[in-house]
Amino acid sequence: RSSLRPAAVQGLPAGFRWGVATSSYQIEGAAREDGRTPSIWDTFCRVPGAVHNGEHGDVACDHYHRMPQDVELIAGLGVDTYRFSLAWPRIQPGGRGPANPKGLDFYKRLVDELQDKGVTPWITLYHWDLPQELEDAGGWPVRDTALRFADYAMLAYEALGDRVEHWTTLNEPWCSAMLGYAHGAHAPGRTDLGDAMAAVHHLLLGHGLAARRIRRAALAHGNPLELGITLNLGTATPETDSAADREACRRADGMGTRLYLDPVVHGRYPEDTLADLAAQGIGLPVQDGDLEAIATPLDVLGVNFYRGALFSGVTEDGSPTDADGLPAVRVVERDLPRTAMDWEITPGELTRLLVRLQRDYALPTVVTENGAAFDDTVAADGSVPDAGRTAYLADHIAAVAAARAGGADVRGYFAWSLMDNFEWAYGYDKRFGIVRVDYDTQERTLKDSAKWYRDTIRLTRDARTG
Ligand code: GBH
Repeated sequence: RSSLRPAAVQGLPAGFRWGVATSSYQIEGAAREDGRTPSIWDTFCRVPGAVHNGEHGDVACDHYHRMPQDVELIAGLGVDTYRFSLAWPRIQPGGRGPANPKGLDFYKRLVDELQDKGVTPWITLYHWDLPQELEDAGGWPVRDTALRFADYAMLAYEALGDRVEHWTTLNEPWCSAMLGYAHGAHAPGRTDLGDAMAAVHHLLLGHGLAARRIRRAALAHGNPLELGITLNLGTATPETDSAADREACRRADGMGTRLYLDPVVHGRYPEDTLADLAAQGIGLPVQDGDLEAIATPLDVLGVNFYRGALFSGVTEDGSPTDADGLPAVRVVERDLPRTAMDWEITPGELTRLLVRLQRDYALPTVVTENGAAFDDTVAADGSVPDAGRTAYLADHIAAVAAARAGGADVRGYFAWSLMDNFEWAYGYDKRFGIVRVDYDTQERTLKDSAKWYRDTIRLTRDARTG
C-alpha cells in the first residue's frame, strides 16, 4: 500500500518529529462563546464577495465542542506532535487587558488531553485571527499592535509555559501583511502596499518582543523552551538565464523570503529589497532597537511549504515592465500536475528550499505545514480514496529526507491539515484534511492518506527499532 520510497524512510532518523497541524479560526467554531470577541476574520467573512459562498468560521469543525474526540483521532494517527494555534480573541478579548479564564481553560484542557495521550503540543500564538478591536485601532500597520501582541503572548505563556515547550510566535507573516493589507484577499481586506510593509515590520517587531519576553520567562521559571517562527517559503527559479529573469527572482526572493528571514536571523533588512521599496516611495517604520528585538535568538524555523515557482522578468507580451512601470515579476505557469488550489506540485523544490535555508540561515527547521487540497470523493463503502494526496505527502516526505541527505537539519514534518476545515477565502470548498469532515453531521472519517500517513509513521519507527 505504501508509495513512500524505502530510501525516504531510512533517511529519517530516530527522534524525527511527525505531526499534524490546524489553526484556531479554521476549526474551532464557537465564535461567540465563553467570552470570545470577534476577530478580523469574523468581520471579513461578512463582507459580500470576500469568502466563497459567504462562508465563515462560526461553526467550522466544531472543534471547540469536540476537542476530546479530536485528540483521540490525533493520537490514533500515531503522530508525536499536534500543532495548533491559540485564538487571541478568546484568551484576551478585544486584544487588551487581562486574560479571559474561560478562553485559557479551553487550551489548558486541550494540552491536558494531548499529554494524557502522549502527543506533544506545539503552540502557534498567532494564525491570523487578530481581535477586531485592534484592527479598528489601525491593525498591524500600527506600531501599538506589536506591543499588544507581546502582552497577549505573555498571558498565554504564563498560563501554559510550564507544560508546553514548543512555541511559535507567528504563522506566515507574509500572508498577514500581503494578503491582508496589500492584496485584500484575506482579512482585513485592505489594499495598500505601504500599509502592508508597515504591517511586515510590526508583525516582526511583535514576534521579536514576544520572543524576548517568552525567553526571559522560560529562563526565570526553568521551563524547557523551543521557540520559533513559521514562514511560508518557496523557491524562485528563473525561467531562462536572462538578466531580467534572474532579476525577477532576486526581487521575488527579497519580498517573499529575505525580508523576513534576514531581520529575524541576521538583524537587518535586505538592502536590495529596501531599495526596491524605496523606489516605490515606501519605507519601513524602523525605530532604534527594533532590529535587536526582531533578532532575538530562535531555536527552530518553521517552514510551511506548498510550492516553488518559476519567474520571468518580462510580461506575457515581452515588456520588461508591468502596468505600473515597475520591473516585471511574473510567475510562469508550468505544465505540471496541480492540486485543487491550482498550485503546481513541486516536491523537488522543498529539497532545494531546505538546503538553501541551511546554507543562508543555519537554523534547525521543521516543516510545520505541507499538504494539498484535492477534489475528494467518498466511495460506496464510505472510504475516501485520495491517492493524489497520499502521493503528494509521500513525495514531499521523500524530499525532506533528500534535504537531510544534502545537509539540511530538518527535524520534523507536520501534515496540513489534520482535517478538512475553513480554507480562508475559499471557505469549505477546498479540503486539505487527511481526515474528512462531513459538515452536516460533523462526522470525521480517515481518508486513505491518513491511513497511509499512520502506517508510514509506524514503518519509520519499526525501521529504527528493527
Ligand atoms: C497556509 O497558507 C496557511 O497557514 C493555512 O492556514 C492554510 O490553510 C494553508 O496554507 C492552505 O492554504 O503562488 O499561486 O502558488 C499558505 C498560503 C499558499 C500563500 C501558497 C502563498 C502561493 C500562491 N500560501 N501561496 S501561488
